Amino acid sequence: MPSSPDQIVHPALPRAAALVGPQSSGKTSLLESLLFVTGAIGRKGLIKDGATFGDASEEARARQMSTELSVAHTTFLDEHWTFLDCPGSIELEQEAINALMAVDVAIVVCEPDLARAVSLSPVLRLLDEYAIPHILFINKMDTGDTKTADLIQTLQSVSGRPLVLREVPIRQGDTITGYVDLVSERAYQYNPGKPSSLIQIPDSVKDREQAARQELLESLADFDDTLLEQLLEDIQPPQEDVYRQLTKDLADDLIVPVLFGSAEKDGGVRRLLKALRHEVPTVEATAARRGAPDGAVVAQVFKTVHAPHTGKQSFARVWRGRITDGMTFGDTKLSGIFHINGGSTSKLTEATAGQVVALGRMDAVETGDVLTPAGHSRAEDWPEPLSSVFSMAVAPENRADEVKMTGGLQRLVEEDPSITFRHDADTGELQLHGRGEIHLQIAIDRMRRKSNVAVTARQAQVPYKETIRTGTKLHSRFKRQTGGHGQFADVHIEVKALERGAGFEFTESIVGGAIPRNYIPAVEAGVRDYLKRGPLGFPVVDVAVNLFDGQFHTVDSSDMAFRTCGRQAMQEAMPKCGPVLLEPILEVVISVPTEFTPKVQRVLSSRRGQILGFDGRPGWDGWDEVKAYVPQAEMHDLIVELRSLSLGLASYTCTFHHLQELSGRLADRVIELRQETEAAQ
Ligand SMILES: Nc1nc2c(ncn2[C@@H]2O[C@H](COP(=O)(O)OP(=O)(O)OP(=O)(O)O)[C@@H](O)[C@H]2O)c(=O)[nH]1
Ligand SMILES: [Mg+2]
Repeated sequence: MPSSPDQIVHPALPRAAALVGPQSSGKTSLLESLLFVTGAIGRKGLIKDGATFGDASEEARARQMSTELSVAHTTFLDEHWTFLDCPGSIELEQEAINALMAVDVAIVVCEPDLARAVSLSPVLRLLDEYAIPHILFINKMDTGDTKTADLIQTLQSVSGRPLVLREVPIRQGDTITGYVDLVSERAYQYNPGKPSSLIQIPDSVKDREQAARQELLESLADFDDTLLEQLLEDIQPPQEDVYRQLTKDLADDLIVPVLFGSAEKDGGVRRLLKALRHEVPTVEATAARRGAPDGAVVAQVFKTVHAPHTGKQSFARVWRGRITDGMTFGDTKLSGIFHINGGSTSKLTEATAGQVVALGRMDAVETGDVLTPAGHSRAEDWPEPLSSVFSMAVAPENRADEVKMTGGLQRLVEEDPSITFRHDADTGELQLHGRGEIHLQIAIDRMRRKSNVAVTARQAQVPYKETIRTGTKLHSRFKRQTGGHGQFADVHIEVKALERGAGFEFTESIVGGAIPRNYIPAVEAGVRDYLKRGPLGFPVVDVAVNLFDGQFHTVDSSDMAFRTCGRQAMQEAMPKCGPVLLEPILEVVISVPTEFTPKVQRVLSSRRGQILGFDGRPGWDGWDEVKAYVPQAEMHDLIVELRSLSLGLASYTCTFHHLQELSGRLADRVIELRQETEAAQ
């Protein structure tokens, strides 16, 4: 096991790296290898055996995929490293986005697969948007035989920054047996389970090595005039200058160094560690890049976890200074500093600059907050939560668990800002919104484990409404004689259809005191009671009701009687007014790589969508934004279809736009279903 960071004397402050990249590219396996070759773990576990250091949670083990961030620590040549292994699933993107805000470098892990290169584009764009230094690690080089040059060319097409190959592979047949470092121009041969050994550069790679080295130097020369002059004059630049330039350009997110290897066979992993050691910016530099405020002690929370026994934990990176247990941030007192390492937690007494720790019971603190002794507040440039693209209606399996479920949901939302929940007044459902079905299923499993509450989930209902096409005048009398004094009310109303979006309007034009003024609000209340469920079974909108005449009785009339009469009048009037179903239409904006735009348009048409047009996505070369009106009833699994046609890349935002009449077979079916569910209740 790695020793506690308390006991390690660091020549340099601890640094942190995030492992990000498409699903299944081998991030958790790479973490395993990084820990193994640095001696933090004695033997390696495999994903398929559920035995890796990362992915310790039940949800991850059960699915053989990362479902949340894993934190792990190790030391390499006496320097402390924290690795944040992020889930690659596009549905769990929020977790990776937040983790990236806390690290000095991102290691983007990808596969040597030309067809999947495009799946890197969301994370690469995010890294460039926030100018986060990143290295590309092409993993699984033990599989396939794609040429490095072809790979780089394809990967370059999705990277906004120039890719700079740092090494070229030495191959024997399909197998990679070593590499040549393009800066030192030294060749190494892989030795399974051991560090690589230095060899002569084989003749077979000399030409490739020279060409690749020239490209590397040319890329660097774009950002340095001295280097450019040397190149033009055919002078070999000193090695230190090349290293210095590489380090500077990486720190400024001007270039993306590319390394390769095999996490499963530990190939290229020591090489990666060396690059990290020499080229990754310090925590001081990262704190400056992230705009950490001045002050002796500054930290930032990038993840919140509710642990069943220890309570709320705020995972934080210490940007500056020393945090000690019991200290206060404004009026929030810290209670416990924890060293999180895979699935285990131990206590610390303090945490210093560079470290990643969990801070205990900071109840008022949220993910994204910057902590200083003066207080805490959300960093201005903290990423907005991703919008929801998938919804489910949830209910506790056991009715008595209603309150427990609400508590569990609140904790879920705090842990994962891309989850929201709300009570839908129209359908009466509690709806959980997130980034996809797997995302919500993982959230529900997590809630069962942590909050001990089982919930069932089903497709959320569409909040249909209804209105009328014509109007009518109607007279209604409510009269009851039961024992003592009776009940009496009499109203004349006129019902009219209003234009779409007008809502509900109640007016009165009573003359001569036909109904005393004090009863009129009761009539309106009765009318409004009725509007909750119209003749088709849905809330009524876009209707005007005018009360224009009536009668009363000095003894038997009451608010109650007029309210009942108002409702009754509507009940009689509405079926005569040509009721019609209204379905909600959303304005949807879909972002997708241009090559998939025609397919997206076809999907929208097949879902009764009305395409409004498409245009280039601002700031996203090679992407389109397709705008359309889509019935909410067609939205439930839209994201599933969009992702399946776009290698998982399409996403959308949507907002309610208008209500639209729905008639014919589709409407009949909706009304029928409504009647069936009402009968079953
Ligand atoms: N052949 C080969 N397979 C690998 C390598 N690295 C990982 N794998 C396999 O790829 C699969 C996915 O590996 P993971 O480490 O879980 O990938 P990941 O990127 O962490 O996946 P998510 O976190 O779910 O996105 C597993 O079956 C691994 O055994 C490698 O270097 N070579
Ligand atoms: Mg993983």
